[in-house]
Amino acid sequence: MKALFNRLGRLRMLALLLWALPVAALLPLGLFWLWRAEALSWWLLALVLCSGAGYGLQRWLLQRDRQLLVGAATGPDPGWPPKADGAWVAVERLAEEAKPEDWPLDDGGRLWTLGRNALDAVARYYHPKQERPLLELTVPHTLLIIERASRDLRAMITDHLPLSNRLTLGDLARAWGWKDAAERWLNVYRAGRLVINPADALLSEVWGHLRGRAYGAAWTELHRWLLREYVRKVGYYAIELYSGRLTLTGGEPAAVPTPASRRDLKRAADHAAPVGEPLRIVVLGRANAGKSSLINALFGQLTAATDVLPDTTTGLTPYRLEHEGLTAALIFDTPGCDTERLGNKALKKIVLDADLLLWVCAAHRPDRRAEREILDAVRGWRAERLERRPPPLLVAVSHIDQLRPPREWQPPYDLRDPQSGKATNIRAAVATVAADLAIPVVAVIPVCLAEGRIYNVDDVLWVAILEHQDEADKVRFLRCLEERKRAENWTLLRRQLANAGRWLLG
Ligand SMILES: Nc1nc2c(ncn2[C@@H]2O[C@H](COP(=O)(O)OP(=O)(O)O)[C@@H](O)[C@H]2O)c(=O)[nH]1
Ligand SMILES: [Mg+2]
Repeated sequence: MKALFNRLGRLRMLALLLWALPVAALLPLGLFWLWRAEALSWWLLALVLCSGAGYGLQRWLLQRDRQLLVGAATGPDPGWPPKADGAWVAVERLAEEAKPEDWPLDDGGRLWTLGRNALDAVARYYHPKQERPLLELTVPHTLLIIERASRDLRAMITDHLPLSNRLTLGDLARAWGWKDAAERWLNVYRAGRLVINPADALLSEVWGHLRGRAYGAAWTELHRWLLREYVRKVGYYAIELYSGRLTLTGGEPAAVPTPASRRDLKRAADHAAPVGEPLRIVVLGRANAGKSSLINALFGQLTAATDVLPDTTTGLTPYRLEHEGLTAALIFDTPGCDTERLGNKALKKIVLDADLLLWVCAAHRPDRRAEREILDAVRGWRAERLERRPPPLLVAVSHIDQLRPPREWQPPYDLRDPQSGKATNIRAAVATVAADLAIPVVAVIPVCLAEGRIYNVDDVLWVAILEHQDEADKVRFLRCLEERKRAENWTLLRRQLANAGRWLLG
C-alpha cells in the first residue's frame, strides 16, 4: 500500500480519491436513506434472499457441470479381446490414483510422466517378463498413441467444458496463479469495508467465503477430471495398439479377404465381385446329425450341399451364404467330428478360424458323452487365445420330428406352454441337450431338417444367427487383424528398406 502511495505521488492520489469519493459515498448515503425511510430491514431481507438464491443457483450450475464431467469418461471398448480386461483394470487404477496436487497442469514435464506411466502400465501387462516393457514400443507407435489420445481429449474438452474453445491450459494455470495476489488485495478491501458497513460486509464475507470454496471445488474437480481422462485415453490407445487394433498403415482390416477366405470363396464357386472378408460360419456335429441338411435348410431351397466335394486336406466344404440382413458369409460343412475324417488338429484349426459355430445335435440319440468331450475341447481352444474373441456358439437340435410320439407331426408347437405330448418331449429334449452339452438353454434351438418337414429354421434359427452377427463381426475383426499385422510388418519393412536404399544411393 505504501509502495503504491509513493509511486503515484500524494497529489495524484488525492485526485484519484476526489474522483472516486462521490461514487464511494453512494453506498453509505443509500444505506442512510434506507434507514431514514425505515426500509433498511426490507433491504437487508432482500439482500439475504438474493444472496441465498444466487448461491443456490451457483450450486446447481456446479452440480450440473460435475454431472457433465462424470458422463464424459472413457470406458473400455466392447470389441476388445478378453486379454484387454486386465490391462484396462490397470489403467483405471492409475486414473483413480491421479491426484491434482501431484500433477500440476502448468508442468508439461510432469504431465508427460503421467502419460508415460499409463503407457508403462499397459506395456507391463502385455510384456510382464520384460524388465523395461516400454522399450518394446516403436517410436511411430508411441507417437501414434499420443496423437490419438490428444485428439480425443481435445474433442471431449470442446464438447463438455463451457468456453473451453477459448481457454488454454496456460490460461487456467495463470488464473490460478493470480489468485494469491488477488486475495491479498481483496483482504485490504474487505478490512476497509468492514469499517464502513459492518452488516453488508459480514454478509458478503460469508457469501464470498462460500463462493470461493465452490469455485475452488470446481477447479479441483476439473483438474482431476483432466488427469483421469488423460490417463484413460493414453491407456485406451495403448491397449488398442497391443491388442492389434491400432495399425500404422490405417484402414479397415476386414476390407479385403484373407488368403484362406479368398481360396474358399473361389471353391464356393463365388464369381461375384470381390467382397471384404466374409463371416466364417462353421457347422459342426457328429456324422448324420443333420449338418448338411441344416445348410440346405438355411439356403431355403435344396442347393444340394452334397454336390461339392469336400476339401481332402481340411475336410471343409465352403458355401456362399446369403440372407437379408447378413453380411457376406461363407458357411462350412464338415465331416462328423466323431469320425476319423476330421482329426483333432484339423478341428482345432477350423474352430480357431471360425466367427460363429453352429453345433448340430440329434434329439433322438441320447448318448452325448463323446459329443460333450469334443465340445469341451472346442471350448478350451477358444478360451486359450486371449488376444482373440471366442466365436459365439449356437446348438441346433435336429430330428425333433422323430421324438415320441413318432407318428405325430403337426407344427407349430408352442414350447413355452406345451399342449401336446410332442411339444412336451421337444421341450424336454432341448433341456437335456443344454444340460448334456453345458450350453445355456437360450442358445439351444430345436429344428426339423427332414425334407418337406423343415421347421423352426427360417424364423427361429435365422433370427438367432442374425442376433449373434454383431459378436461374430467382432471375432472376424480380430481374426483379420492378425493377418493384417503380419502383412503390415512386411509392407513397412519393405518401404523402410526402399527409403533407406534411396537415401544411401541418393
Ligand atoms: N427325420 C429327420 N431326418 C433328418 C433330420 N435332419 C437330418 N435328417 C436326415 O438324417 C440324415 C443325415 O443327415 P445329414 O444332413 O446328411 O447329416 P450330416 O452327416 O450331419 O451332414 C439324412 O438322411 C437326413 O435326411 C431331421 O430333423 N429329421
Ligand atoms: Mg454331411
